[in-house]
Amino acid sequence: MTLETTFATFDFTNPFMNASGVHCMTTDELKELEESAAGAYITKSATLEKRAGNPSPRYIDLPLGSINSMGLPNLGFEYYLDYVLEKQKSQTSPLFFSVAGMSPAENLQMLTAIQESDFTGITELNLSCPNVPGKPQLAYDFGATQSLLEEVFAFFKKPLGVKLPPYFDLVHFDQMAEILNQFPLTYVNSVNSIGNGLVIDTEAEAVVIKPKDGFGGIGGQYIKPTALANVRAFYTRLKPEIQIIGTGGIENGQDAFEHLLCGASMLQIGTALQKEGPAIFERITQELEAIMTAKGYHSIDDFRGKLKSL
Ligand code: RRO
Repeated sequence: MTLETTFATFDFTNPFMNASGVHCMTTDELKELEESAAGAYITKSATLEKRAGNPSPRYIDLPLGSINSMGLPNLGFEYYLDYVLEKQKSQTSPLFFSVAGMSPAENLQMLTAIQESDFTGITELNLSCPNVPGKPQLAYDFGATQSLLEEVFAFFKKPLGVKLPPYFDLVHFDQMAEILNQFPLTYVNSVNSIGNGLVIDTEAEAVVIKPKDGFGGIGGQYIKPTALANVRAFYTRLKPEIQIIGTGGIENGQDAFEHLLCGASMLQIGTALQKEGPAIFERITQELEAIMTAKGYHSIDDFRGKLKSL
């Protein structure tokens, strides 16, 4: 029995990692992920300059998930670049470095710096932050996404993935897949939170988070069916060189198994990691192994992507 996962040109002991944004803003938090049973981990999406983010309360746990409008709080691009460059000296498995520029130009500037640096890991370009007032989720603008990727791949030669928002229409899956298939992407990560949900405290007759009059990204169990649909839709539409990271509603071994069945290669955990802390990685690897044992599978490749139709 092994959970070993080949991703890009790298081997990981298991497919689990944090979703960017959760438990990864500071080097102390990143260290806890490094010491956990996670197969890999990723840094908080960086902007060029340090940002405080939106006013609190800006994250609330809910019975079936979470709502957040963090607003991209982060310690700035240099902080995370310094961290990954130092870490990679002593670490054999590669690091994931997330960037989320406030504009296409800022994305290009950070990716240029990564290209010119000694960074040997994997870069994730976040095209789907729902929470910066006045800034749309870039990957809902198909033309802007195409143009940005053209500019990026004119110079960027290191492993690169994109973090996408959820889509809800089969035509949108077709259109986005057609764009993504034009580029030498390493992976697609589906999905970011479902943007701009609204959660209400009935007794107080009020919203539960302060930014944007209570509108925020929804995560956790609420979004698993949407996440699975996005993983499956891209797995069945993208060229095989583009792998999938499945994110959305993973909190136990069964959720992980379902994402893998849809075709995911790596699995990211956001809300459930926020609730349970890094110990979740030990529990969930054991739960996935138990399911595989019961089904007689020896490795993830025995069932990855093999979801049956009726
Ligand atoms: O920081 C955030 O508000 C945030 C980001 Br950048 C993101 O990509 N997804 C999310 O749910 N929150």
